[in-house]
Amino acid sequence: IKRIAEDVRTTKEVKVHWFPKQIAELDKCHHLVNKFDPDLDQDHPGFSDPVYRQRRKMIGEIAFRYRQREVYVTLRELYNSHACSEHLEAFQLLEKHCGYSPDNIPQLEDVSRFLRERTGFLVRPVAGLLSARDFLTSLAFRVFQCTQYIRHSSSPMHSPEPDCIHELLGHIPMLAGRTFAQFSQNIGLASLGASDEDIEKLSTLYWFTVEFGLCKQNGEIKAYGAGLLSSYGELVHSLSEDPERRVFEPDAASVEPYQDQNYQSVYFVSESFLDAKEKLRAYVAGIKRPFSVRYDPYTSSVEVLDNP
Ligand code: NLE
Ligand code: FE2
Repeated sequence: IKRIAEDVRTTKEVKVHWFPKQIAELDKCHHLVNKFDPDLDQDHPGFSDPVYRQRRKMIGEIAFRYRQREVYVTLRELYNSHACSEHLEAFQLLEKHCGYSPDNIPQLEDVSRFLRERTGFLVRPVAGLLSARDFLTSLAFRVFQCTQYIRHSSSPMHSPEPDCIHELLGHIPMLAGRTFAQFSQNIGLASLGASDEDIEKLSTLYWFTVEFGLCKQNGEIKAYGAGLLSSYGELVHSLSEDPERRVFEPDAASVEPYQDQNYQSVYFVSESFLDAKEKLRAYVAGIKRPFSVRYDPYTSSVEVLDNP
């Protein structure tokens, strides 16, 4: 027995067959033996019955498309150790009240109703990636624009563009938190009528906070950025040894170069959402605009006030 074991170790040709380590990976166990396939087997009693064969094919395709929601199950497990407490809390509520589950993609309408009760945020459908100015503008009204399509199944762990996984698992739970919701709206309000240059800085700030922010909680670093919470590849990467982590300072974060194709190499860590909100307020006060704005929640409108 010992000899065989050694042989296995030293012979390069011996390859161990891949096998799944997690239930979700059963999606990859989909290879069929065609021996009895009524389309191929002339002896099959149904071979000459086209209606039967058609029906069989349809039923077969449903089985083939069935996927354990690989992304959902993997992320949900990771959240326990990697997500901030606000996200964990809201996620539980979403599973309880909003149809979040491995086998269901919730409707935006239900999600919108849930958020309205918690923070007054509404979600609305959008066809794809919006311009930074338009996207930030809607935040000013506590409106979050959500894509509907889903990432390609060949790359479940990371998508360079937003998709419904990113919106539903990353953004929605965070927008259910009061301080974070206010923080998000404040970036939006600061963007109204801002110069192109300031829009660029604000969207970079947004990038390093709402999308890829980390925060301290009980002496540990956790993820609160939606781009992390919707990508199990990057969620693990962000808290690993690999990337650089810096203290969140809006002046620095707003001009830090970023790329949107792959994992970030730098992340900013906030002390807390309150702290991030305070720092953002100070930063925004330094942006020059000949007017200031105030949001009126009763009429869902923005008042423009001339600066004295
Ligand atoms: N990388 C994120 C994901 O895989 O869900 C999407 C980021 C969108 C800005
Ligand atoms: Fe996003």
